[in-house]
Order: sequence, then structure tokens, then C-alpha cells
Amino acid sequence: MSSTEQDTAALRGSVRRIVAETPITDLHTHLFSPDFGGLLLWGVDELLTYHYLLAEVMRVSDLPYEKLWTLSTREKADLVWQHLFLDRSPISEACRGVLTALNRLGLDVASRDLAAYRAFFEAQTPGQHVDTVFECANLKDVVMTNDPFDPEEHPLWMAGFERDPRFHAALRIDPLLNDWGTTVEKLKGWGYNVEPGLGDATRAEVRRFLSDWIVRMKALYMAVSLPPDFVMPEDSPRATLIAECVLPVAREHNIPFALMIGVKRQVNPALQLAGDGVGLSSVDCVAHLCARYPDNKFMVTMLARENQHELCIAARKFRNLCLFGCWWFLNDPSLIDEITRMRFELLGLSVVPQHSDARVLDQVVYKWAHSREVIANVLADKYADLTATGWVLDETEIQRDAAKLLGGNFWNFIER
Ligand code: FIX
Ligand code: ZN
Repeated sequence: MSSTEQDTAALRGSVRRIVAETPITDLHTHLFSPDFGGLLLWGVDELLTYHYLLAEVMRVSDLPYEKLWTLSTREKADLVWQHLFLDRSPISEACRGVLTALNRLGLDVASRDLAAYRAFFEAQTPGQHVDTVFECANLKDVVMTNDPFDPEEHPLWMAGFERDPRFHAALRIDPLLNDWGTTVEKLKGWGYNVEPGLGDATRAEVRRFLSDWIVRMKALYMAVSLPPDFVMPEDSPRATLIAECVLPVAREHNIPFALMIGVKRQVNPALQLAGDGVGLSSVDCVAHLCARYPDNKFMVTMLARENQHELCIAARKFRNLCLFGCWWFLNDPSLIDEITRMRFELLGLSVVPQHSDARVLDQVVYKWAHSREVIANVLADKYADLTATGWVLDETEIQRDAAKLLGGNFWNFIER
């Protein structure tokens, strides 16, 4: 090996170590702290019945779709284990993820002993297990997805509880923006004087509703997922609600509005939560929002691979736009590699390269292990290109950069 090759290998090793050692803030998950009781999902049966894996198992099983939903969680897990792990090698990213999580939690993956894995999790308590998983994933804190329209979650917030400081809230408002017709009745039931017509008085009441929940949850940001045909501006309840309610309230509380764009809900309703798809969206409306509302902060992720380049260019134009994550069907090593490389080349370090979207606590172990590896490799390539120019980097600078990517950029954007 030449001395240059040796230097590059050493640099690569340092970057991997530093990225692994940098604690993470995970800015979008579907996790809950143990205070939320049954809403916190964890353990091997939940890992195996993740909706990504249910979609995969239904491709290879002959089970009628409607039969799947009559099975218990354990029976569904057995089905997935048999078809996706025993009858064929588990090479998909979602399958591999289960194995990485079990392995990193100290279980013997070679044994293929599902009963032993179940016994391990049965011996844990949720509180203990949160500590174990946070340590194993080197996670500092996470942002939940908190939906005031969820019948299980709503009463918990209303009753109030002691907060686990590692779990931050995000106010999720999909029903408000995507189904105003139904939401209007719910708001009325909670004492907000709203009418379907969205006149001035109704808009003021929607603003009051949003403010109340931001304060109640101490929400770091508001968030919505949107279909590929989302447009702004337009003459629709959603566009009116965004322009006249969400954005003014976000400005008042100085919090970002997160838009997750490109999900085609229920392409196959028989698959329930696993039945959503993807479509190409418009980046123009993101640019419109950033330009028209310069005093608002926008966090944006898009689901279609084909939207990523245009979205990077939009982010070059607007400092009030924070790009984040490789969302859902993009959370695969080859796509994270491609997207992260493009983002670094176009935006330098001013992005949040990843979030986990974990629904099951143990998933943060694998999602972050896999993403860290890709991010470190891409970063190491970029540093190698820099050193080839004669630029010299020291470890503290690599630590500084990794800290920005894995949490610092998000917190700076929140505090801006
Ligand atoms: O809308 C979202 O936040 C999506 O991430 C989820 O609804 C989706 O089901 C998911 O879990 C993706 O990873
Ligand atoms: Zn999500």
C-alpha cells in the first residue's frame, strides 16, 4: 500500500469510528416513551410484524389478505419468520434489519431460535429496554409523531404525565390538512367553534387549536404527510389551512412546519398500514412556500427518488428550507448512498441526512447502524477528495461535522 493509500484507509477508519461514536438526535420516529403505555412497540414480534415486512410476506404467501388481519401479532410474526427468514434468505433491507437489531442486542442470530429471542424480550421491562436500546444505538434523543386526533393518544395528553426528556413531541396534523370534512366535527366536539366554510372565525379557532396543542405537547415542530398531487397555492381547504392557520401559528411559536411529500395512501387497502405507495411530486410548491413565507421554517423530505435532485436545488435557494432524511422506501443503503452523496455535493454539510422513522423501539438499533455506515462512507469519500487537494483535517473537525449531521443541524434549525 502506498503512503497515500494508507492515509486514506486511516482517514476512513477515523470517520467510521467518529460517526459511530457521535450520539444522534432522531428527528422523525413513530416511537413513544413508556409513559404512553401500549403505544410503545418493542420486541421481536413487533420487529417481525413491521408493516414493511408484512408487505414483503404477502408477496410470497398465499394467505388471503383479509385472513392476515385476523391473526395475532405472534401468529403474524411466525408467518414472517417462516416465509422470509427460513424458506428463503432474508436479504431485503427490512429483513436484514431484524437480524442487525437482534445481533447488536446480543442475541445469537446463527441459532435461528425465535423462541430464545422471544424469551430474551419477555425478560425485559419497557423502561429498562429503552435505556438498553438508546445505549446500543448511541441515541441521545428522538422526536415522536404525536397525533391529537388519535383516539388512544388524545386522552393521554389531556390527562398529562411526567415527560421522559429523551422523547420530544411533534404535532402531527394530517387529519386537519388532508380530511378537513371529518376534522371539523372533531374540533367542534372539543369545544372549538369551527364551520366547514373556513371563514375568519373558523380560521381563528383552528389557530387556537394548533396553539393549544403546541403548548400542551411542547411540540418542536408541526408535521404533515402529503400526497404526490399536493400543490400550493391552490383554492382548497388544505391550502387555506396551511396559509391562514398553520404558517401563522408556526411563526408565532417560531417552530418549523415539516412536510413529508409523495405518499400515495392506500394503493392496496387490503394491506392496511402496509398498503401505501409513492408518486412523483412537485418541488415548485416547496419553493413557493419558502419564497412566499420567508419568516417560516420548513423541514422537507420527499418520498420519490426522482424528486431528490430538484429538491436539493430548491434547498440551495432557501435557507429556511431544511432537507431531512431518506424517507421510508428510500431508507435502503443504495439509495441512502446516492442521495447523501448528492446532498453533500450540492449542499455541503447543511442537511440532516437521515431519520429512522422507527415504529418499533428496537428498529433504531438497525436503522441507525445501517445509515451510520453509509453516511460515514460517503463522508470519508468527500474528505478523501479534500485531502487530495492538500487540505488537512483534524479529528476534532470530523467530530464537529459528524455532530452537525447527526443532530446539530436539526437543533440549530429549531433554535434559529
Ligand atoms: O407518514 C409517515 O410518517 C410515514 O413515515 C409512515 O406513515 C409510514 O407508515 C412509515 O412508517 C414509513 O416509514
Ligand atoms: Zn413517519
